[in-house]
Amino acid sequence: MTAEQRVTYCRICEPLCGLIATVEDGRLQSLRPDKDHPLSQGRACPKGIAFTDVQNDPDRVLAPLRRQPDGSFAEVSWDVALSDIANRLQNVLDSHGGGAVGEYLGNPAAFGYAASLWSGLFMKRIGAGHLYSAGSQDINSRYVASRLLYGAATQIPFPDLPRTDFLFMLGANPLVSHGSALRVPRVRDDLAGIVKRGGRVVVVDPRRTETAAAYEHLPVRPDSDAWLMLSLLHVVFADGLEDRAAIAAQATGIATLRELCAAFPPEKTAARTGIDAPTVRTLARDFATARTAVAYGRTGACLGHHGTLVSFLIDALNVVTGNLDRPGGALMSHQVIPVEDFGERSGAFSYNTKTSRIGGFPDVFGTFPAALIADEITTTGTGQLRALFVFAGNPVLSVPNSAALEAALPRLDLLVSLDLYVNETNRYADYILPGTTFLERDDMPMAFAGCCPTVFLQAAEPVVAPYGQARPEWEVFEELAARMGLSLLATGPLERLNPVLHRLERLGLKMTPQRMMNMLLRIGPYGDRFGLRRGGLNPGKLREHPHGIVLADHAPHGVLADVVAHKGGKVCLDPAEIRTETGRLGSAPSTSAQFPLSAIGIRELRSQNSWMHNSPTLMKGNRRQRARINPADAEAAGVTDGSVARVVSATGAIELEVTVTDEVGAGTIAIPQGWGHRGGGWRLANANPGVNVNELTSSRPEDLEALAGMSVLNGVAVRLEAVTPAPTAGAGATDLATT
Ligand SMILES: Nc1nc2c(c(=O)[nH]1)N[C@H]1C(S)=C(S)[C@@H](COP(=O)(O)OP(=O)(O)OC[C@H]3O[C@@H](n4cnc5c(=O)[nH]c(N)nc54)[C@H](O)[C@@H]3O)O[C@H]1N2
Ligand SMILES: Nc1nc2c(c(=O)[nH]1)N[C@H]1C(S)=C(S)[C@@H](COP(=O)(O)OP(=O)(O)OC[C@H]3O[C@@H](n4cnc5c(=O)[nH]c(N)nc54)[C@H](O)[C@@H]3O)O[C@H]1N2
Ligand code: SF4
Ligand SMILES: [Mo]
Repeated sequence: MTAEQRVTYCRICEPLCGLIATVEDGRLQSLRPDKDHPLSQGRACPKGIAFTDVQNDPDRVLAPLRRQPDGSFAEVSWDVALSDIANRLQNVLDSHGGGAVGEYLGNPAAFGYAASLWSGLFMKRIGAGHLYSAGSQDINSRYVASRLLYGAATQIPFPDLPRTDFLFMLGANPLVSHGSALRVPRVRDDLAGIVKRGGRVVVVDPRRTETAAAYEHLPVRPDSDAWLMLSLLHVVFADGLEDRAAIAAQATGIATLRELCAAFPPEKTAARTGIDAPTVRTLARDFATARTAVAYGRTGACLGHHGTLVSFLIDALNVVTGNLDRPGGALMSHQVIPVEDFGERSGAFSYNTKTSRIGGFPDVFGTFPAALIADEITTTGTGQLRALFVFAGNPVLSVPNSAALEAALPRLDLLVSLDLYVNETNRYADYILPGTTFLERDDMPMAFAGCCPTVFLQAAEPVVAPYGQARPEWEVFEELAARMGLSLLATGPLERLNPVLHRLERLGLKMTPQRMMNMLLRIGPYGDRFGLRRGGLNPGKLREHPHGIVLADHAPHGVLADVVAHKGGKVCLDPAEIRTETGRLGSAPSTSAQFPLSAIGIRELRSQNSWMHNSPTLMKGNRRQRARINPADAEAAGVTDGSVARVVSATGAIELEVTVTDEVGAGTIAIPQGWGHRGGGWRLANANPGVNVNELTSSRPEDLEALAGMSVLNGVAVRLEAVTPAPTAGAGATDLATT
């Protein structure tokens, strides 16, 4: 059979770059960048191309696996697996109610609409009391900031890169991450374009990252961005540089914000941030007087002790300088398929509508901090977590205090995982159900697709049928519901649609995730309204344009009043939560004499969180997980370049090789996350295990960020110790040394 070329797009990370798949006899031969993709234009990164290794991985789980009494896994039929899971889940529900059941949604879940929707409906239907996601280790603080500012949590403003004159970037490394909460497949060109036009890119980061090295780097102490942002705002107000007209038109609460900032002149925050006052003053003036400017933050801004406050202040700076909802500033996210709109209106994107059993944290979209999972499993009483679904996640590596989570998982009555691999988490599962790769399912983008300077939509058909017995994950939830005699439609956000849905069902049109998305597409702002709007989008039109359709060259601006849900359509600059949180900013550093250094993470070009270390292509070249440490700190600890050192926190300790470099300032240690493989089914990953940085991070409720329950993964107080003599057997470092 001759090879066929199929158009698709990558769903590993947020740019969603166009790809062309070569398929022969139902098997993927290779992937290459799609030259005809309007946004990525022939660009893709090493991970996207290497996805062929994942698709064809001999270590992939391709049949349902059931745990045996000796802890090993044996293949079982789907029918046996689903019936037993349904039974056991029903038992838990009968004895303990929905409050004992939960789900953890991992990051890849956000890249497929069908299963996110259907698992959500399923959990809602059974009244699951324990919903968690990768969001509490990633972006929930950003959502909560948006909820406070705009009354709409999913409204995430993003920088208008093609038109801005000044990009002020906090805690993001897009030359490696390729952009997050920002969809720009050619981000390298977009950043270069700013400078070429005579503009500036300023990168605030404790590490001289790839992005920082290419532009103006402002080194900052970890976890001090709140102080920096308050000082920048302080100077804008003190110098009378605020845009009064914009503020009056767009916002309420300016007096309170001004008052909050008054206490933070740059002279007072310099010791905390490590940035001297004149630099802050100049920066504030340059930003405020630039023709257009935009502040943008990502995980480095979200994962400290004050992540929600930092995200809030980033947007506040945009508002106060007249750069929100303006070309060249921050644009409000837009939707082609109005999933978020629908969710906002139905209340699905809730905040603080209930509190966690442990720690009393507010919910974010119905989810609680994943850091609490271990305690929720081990703490007895009503609502104790007994049955957990893990969908496309590896929380043992990604959630703080892994040792506690790993110890707690075997105590569950039922642990079910939907995944591509046996990983560090689901090795404790009762069942591992083989999920589909993104090449095996149809998709339309949701989450973050609207954070794109261009209005664009591409839908993808499956390019290969699921390998082996892999099944689209949404069908698992549909099947479980059927076996438990439940209707998924009678619930939650869909309730209002019930009459329509039931009528359709009587006509033999069963509601599927795809039908639902198509319906939303057609009634959405660019839809054909089922024929009422000529030239509008419908599924047929998307199929005619497999590379995607540019719907507008520039994302809309001047839409604030329409998208802000607060009364009067104005941005709220003085929420009580933010006043309280600012009051919590002590002036003492989060480090101590015992733990004098501050640890931050590193995201690597050829990793994707924890799950692409089994790709031979990406693992080429004797890759090593190495911490970066400043020469002064290395000397003080007696640690030399290339040696193995021990990093100790109040929670745990790891041993790994260090690179001594001035890439990080004194007092900062940077450690790549996503490593620490052991005992899962991914053989190459296990052979190059590295160590798990989340052995160091804390899951204690008092150590989580207060407003969103975010895990604090940056600015972790640690100390460095030399390891002498050679590392002892059994430690991760020994494994590293043999790779
Ligand atoms: N210390 C520290 N920890 C961190 C971070 C940090 O900066 N520092 N970053 C955090 C961030 S930003 C994130 S997003 C989280 C990620 O946290 P997680 O989502 O828990 O972890 P991943 O490593 O992304 O694992 C994803 C799992 O999904 C599986 N998978 C991949 N594609 C599919 C699919 O299509 N279907 C199914 N069913 N499964 C699939 C993979 O095999 C893998 O097992 O980690 C967080 N953890
Ligand atoms: N190659 C690759 N790409 C990825 C991923 C991957 O694992 N590998 N993961 C994907 C995922 S899940 C996500 S969420 C995105 C994230 O996308 P980004 O947030 O752009 O990625 P990071 O590299 O984590 O950038 C965070 C930066 O914050 C800095 N930082 C740490 N602490 C602080 C601090 O206290 N203050 C400030 N100002 N900066 C700080 C770090 O040094 C780092 O450079 O990337 C995605 N893309
Ligand atoms: S940047 Fe992300 S979306 Fe683009 S090819 Fe790489 S992994 Fe895929
Ligand atoms: Mo993430």
